[in-house]
Formats: sequence, C-alpha cells, structure tokens
Amino acid sequence: MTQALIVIDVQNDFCPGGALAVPGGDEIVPGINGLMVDFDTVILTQDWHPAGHSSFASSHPGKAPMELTQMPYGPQVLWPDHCIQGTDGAAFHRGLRTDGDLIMRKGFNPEIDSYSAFFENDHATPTGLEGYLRTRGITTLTMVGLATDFCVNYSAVDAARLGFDVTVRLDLCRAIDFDGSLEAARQGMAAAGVTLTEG
Ligand code: VGL
Ligand code: ZN
Repeated sequence: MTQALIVIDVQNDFCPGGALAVPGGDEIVPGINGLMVDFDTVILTQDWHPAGHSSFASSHPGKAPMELTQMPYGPQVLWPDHCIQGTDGAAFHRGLRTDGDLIMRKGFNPEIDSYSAFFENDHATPTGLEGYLRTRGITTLTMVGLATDFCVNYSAVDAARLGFDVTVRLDLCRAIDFDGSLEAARQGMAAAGVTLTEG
C-alpha cells in the first residue's frame, strides 16, 4: 500500500501522428496497462496547456519549435503547440487504461511550463502531488511514460529530491532525444538517486 505507479503523459500528441510525437510513444501502452495490475495506487498525469501557452514557439514571434528562449525562471525549450486543454491531442492514448486513482493535470499556468508532476518549471510552484502521496502514506514510486528525457526525467528527479524511493522503468518510457537530452537525463536521474531499470 506504500507504492504507487505514476504514468506520465501517455497522450495522443506524444504518440505517432501527434503534434509532438515521441518515436515509439504508443509502443509502451500494452506494457503499462499490464503493470497497472501490480499496483494498488495508479496515478496518471496529463500535460494540459491553454491555447497560446508560453512554452509554444507560436507564442514567441520569430521563434521556431525546438529553439531555446529565456523565461523569468530560466531557459525553456519552445515546443510545437501540443496538449491543448480539451483537444483530442491532449486526450490519453485510446488504448491506455485510465481507471486509476488520480488524474493529475499540469502545465495549465499560461506563464510557466511544467514538465514535472511535482513542481512547475520555476522549481517552486507545487502541483499538490507531493501532498497527495504523503497523506496516503506512499513512499515508493515507479514511473513510466513520455517523454523519458523531459516529463519523466523532471518528475523522477523532483520525487527523489523530495525523499521518495523512485524507480523509472526505461523499457516503458520513450524519449524525444533532442540534442543529447536522453543521455543527460539518464545521468541526471542516476545522480539524483533514481533507480533505472529495463524491466
Ligand atoms: C513534455 C515537452 C513539452 C513531456 C511535455 O511530456 O515530456 N515534453 N511538454
Ligand atoms: Zn507540454
């Protein structure tokens, strides 16, 4: 009862055909569904942006997707428009089991991106997930989903820093892998004390 599975952002826009497609993003769905039965507590997250979100290149004249910009909270990759609230792109992959305990939406603040399920990208504004887990006595987390090098990475590192025991199942994650981001994420997670496994 002290363990939870956190399924990060398995949404249409991160799957092949989506606005920010992660290669092989849909391949992990059957394996994640199978893993859910091993956990009493299953939490799913959804990237959930308003139209015109500040993480979209389209909100920055002259900027193209995958370019960097400076935000008040630090450097930010600019993305194609994705996971706009209520659209089909923001919906979970249709094959994913969504009968979990909690669906946590993030990235709804127009001015701040939120890769992590725990803190927005200012590293200060909490999402409330820590309180949910602690008040339920959960100490041990397994994470799967999309994308390994962004939302899974930030969530896993934040959780480890908060003192949770964190394992990332890399076989049930897929990466954007932009400019060395996957290798950097693996190293950053390992340095933060996250256990990385392939199954
Ligand atoms: C994500 C980029 C932008 C993710 C979300 O879920 O990894 N990546 N928004
Ligand atoms: Zn996003």
